[in-house]
Amino acid sequence: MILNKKCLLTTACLVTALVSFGQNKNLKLFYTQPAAQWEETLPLGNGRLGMTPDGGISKEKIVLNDITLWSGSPQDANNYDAYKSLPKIRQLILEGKNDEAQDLVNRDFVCKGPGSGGPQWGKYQTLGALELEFTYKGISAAQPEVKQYQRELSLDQAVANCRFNVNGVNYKREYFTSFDDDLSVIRLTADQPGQLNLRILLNRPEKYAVKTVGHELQMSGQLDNGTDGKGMQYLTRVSARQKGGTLSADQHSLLIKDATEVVIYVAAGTDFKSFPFQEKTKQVLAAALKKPYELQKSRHMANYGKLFKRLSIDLGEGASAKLPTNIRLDGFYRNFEADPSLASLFFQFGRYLSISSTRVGLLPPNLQGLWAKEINTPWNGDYHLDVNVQMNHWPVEVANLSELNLPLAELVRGLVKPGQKTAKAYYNANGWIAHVITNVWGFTEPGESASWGASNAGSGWLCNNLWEHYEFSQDLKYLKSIYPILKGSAEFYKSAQIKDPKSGWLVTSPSVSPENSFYLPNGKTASISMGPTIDNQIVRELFGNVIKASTRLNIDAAFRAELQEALKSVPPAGVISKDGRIQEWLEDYKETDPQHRHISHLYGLYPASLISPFSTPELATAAKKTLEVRGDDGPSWTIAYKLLFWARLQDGNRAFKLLKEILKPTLRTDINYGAGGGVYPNILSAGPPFQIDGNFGATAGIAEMLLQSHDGFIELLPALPDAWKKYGNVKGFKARGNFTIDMSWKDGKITSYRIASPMAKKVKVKLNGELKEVIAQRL
Ligand code: FUC
Repeated sequence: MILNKKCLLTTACLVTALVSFGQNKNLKLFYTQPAAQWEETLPLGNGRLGMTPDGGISKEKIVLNDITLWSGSPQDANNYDAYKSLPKIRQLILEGKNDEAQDLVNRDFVCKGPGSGGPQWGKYQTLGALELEFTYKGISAAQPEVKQYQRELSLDQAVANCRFNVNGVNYKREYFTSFDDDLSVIRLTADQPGQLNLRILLNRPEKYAVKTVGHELQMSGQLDNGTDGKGMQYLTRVSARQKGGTLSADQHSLLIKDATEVVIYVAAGTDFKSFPFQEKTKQVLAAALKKPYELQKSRHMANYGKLFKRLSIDLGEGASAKLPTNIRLDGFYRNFEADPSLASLFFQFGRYLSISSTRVGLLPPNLQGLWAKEINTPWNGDYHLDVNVQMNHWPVEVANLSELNLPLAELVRGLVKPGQKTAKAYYNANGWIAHVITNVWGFTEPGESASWGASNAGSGWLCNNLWEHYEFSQDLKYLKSIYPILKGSAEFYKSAQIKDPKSGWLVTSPSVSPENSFYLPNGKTASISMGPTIDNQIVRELFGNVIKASTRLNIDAAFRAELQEALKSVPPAGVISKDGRIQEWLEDYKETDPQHRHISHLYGLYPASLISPFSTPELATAAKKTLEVRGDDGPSWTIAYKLLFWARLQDGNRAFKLLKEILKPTLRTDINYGAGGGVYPNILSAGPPFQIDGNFGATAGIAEMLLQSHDGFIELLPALPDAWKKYGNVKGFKARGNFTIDMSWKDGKITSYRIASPMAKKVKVKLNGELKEVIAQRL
């Protein structure tokens, strides 16, 4: 299909009479019970501080978080002799003795020490818990009789609440992590005077001391750094202001008696990057105590709304929208027609989580965003570079939260220096590399086991995220600032590649295809190989992006020429196996787990744009076959990734099927590597356990069903499922080239749309089966 022939140039303004956009209506999670387990609590966050109230009647537990609270410390776990084993490892791989090569990698080519299993490893940990112990006048039972219980989280206000009636008194609690003063706020009210009686406590599973100073409750401690024990320090301060009754303090708690209204303020901080946390928390608390509650709340909502309200989505609303969220989840798989707005709620929840779990100038969301309830957070709650942290950022550009990509760019910037040491130590190579895992302490070495730790893809994959921010924003200043990072990564791959004598291609060696393994002809298994497909795709994409960047910045012509030359020998975006799939490795090995959760060899389909039904139809067909064999289940992030793949393959109904899969309710919390992902009642995604990438991946996937812009043109409704055909409209999506898109559709056809950009410029757009060139309206 040569669509260019169909191109039309429409000079007129594109705005047609837009049908009225459905506002972000009914954007609430809603329940009729307190949370019985943490996975039912409501996540609140202001990009630094998090809290998850459970809405308990007699005892409320509110898990607290600070995104900067990490154990461990910077370490140099490079094996500086590793490069000496490189020729031997490479030789063994070339001889087809990958199992022997793997033994050698395990001996000489992993990090020194226990890596992510050791105490020096940076582990993201909970800050602790705020506990509120209530008594109700005239009620002696520990379980008072409760009527009309409701618990809600409003996504457009970033405020949670619960309400209930005990003994004829109506109680209300309201919670938010303020985007005004940087602290958490909880307001308790009773509709009859003097009915609030409670004790306020703080605790943590370990490394904490609690005391009161006047009417302020404090919890402080120091985490283990893995060397002399003097790791990161933290401090939490709690103050309360009440109307009616009294506030007093004993040694370890605050006591409220006979109040009618109480506002509790929780300030917290750590000494991460020498932040003056003691002084800052004091100031923030003092400022909040002086401010009327309503002012704090309205400023919080206004600041949050600046980001959240950039985009609205309406996919229709059914009768089920009024039901509690857990009941909606129970019904969705079979009766999705009754509840189209669950998908838009889930989409907006992903945006809500992005805004809540990161902020410019701080850290990117980790494996749990910023919500961790324990000391031993699953997988250390760190940053995994073989899909997870990248997936955390996939929705932010298209969903109009572009600046929330910047904390990741800064984390990556911090990996360059340590990554240069690692590149030299292991590959005697130029540039920088990061392998599979990192944390706030800048770890770039391979992981502690060859089977997963030796992937070369981490740093190149991160560069994709950095590049996408430029593609969407067109911010040349930003491009200039990240160019050395991209260039350094390309330098690594360029200098570490070897020539495969069979094909003549330049490939990485040793590496792995993330976490999968294969059978050798001798029946043995191995993970270590040369030139796994993902590495080839990453190198192809990265070299291309560095070439584009240097051209746009008009710098580095010589390096550009080198990359152009090298690209001639980089393997193609995909090789099709005997059975018609995209080959996962350079050799057509049989994988040990055909339904493995990682599907890294489709990196070229998403997030890269090397494979598409438009530009490489044969590879797209092979990608479909790959996905059929992999199946639709797995941990939630896998399901989300498959949703994205099917969206890119423009099969809306199959993508929607994956959306139904990920919205399957579960309460499982065991560590899962196989089938069984879904969402918890609070719609946080379940691997299980809770891992936030599934939320972000699914949010990106829903966007990808409605809008794509990776193939040189903007496509409206590229993968619209039957379930959303009838009607829909969205406002404020973003496309590459810094375009802002609004559109409405009916019966599967676009009825009106608007493409805007900061400057009037030409853009190709495909809609209703037609590709045309139009001029974007000025924003
Ligand atoms: C990767 C995945 C696991 C899990 C972990 C946090 O290693 O293979 O499923 O998501 O990251």
